[in-house]
Amino acid sequence: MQECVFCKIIQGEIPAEVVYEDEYVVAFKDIHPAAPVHLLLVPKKHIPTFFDIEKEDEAILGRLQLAAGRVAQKLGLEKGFRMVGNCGEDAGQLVFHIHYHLLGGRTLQWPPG
Ligand code: IU
Repeated sequence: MQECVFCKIIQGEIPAEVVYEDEYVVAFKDIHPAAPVHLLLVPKKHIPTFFDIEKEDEAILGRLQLAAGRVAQKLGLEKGFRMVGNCGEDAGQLVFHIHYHLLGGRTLQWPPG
């Protein structure tokens, strides 16, 4: 999926500040941080939206959740963090390669806008 910016980051064709990587998942810093810690957790497999997830992707999504806790601990977010996944137009999804925003390092408001 050559036009996808996150695929290009995963393949190292576009630079990003990668803080975690394993067989299934990459986590890198968001270029427009909305909190002191703002990462994007991205599966290496190109899946455009949460609507496109298939049964065979279960393991990948499990690894994303596992990575979230590990990365958050590594970054000292013991007081907590938030994971946000935007899906589609109403949620303001801009990049059509599924990802979770991992936000932390300050008190977060609820509900989000
Ligand atoms: P969204 O969930 O699709 O709305 O958010 C996409 C995010 O990807 C957004 O916060 C951007 O700042 C971020 N991002 C990035 O970190 N690096 C990039 O090259 C591009 C977008 I394009």
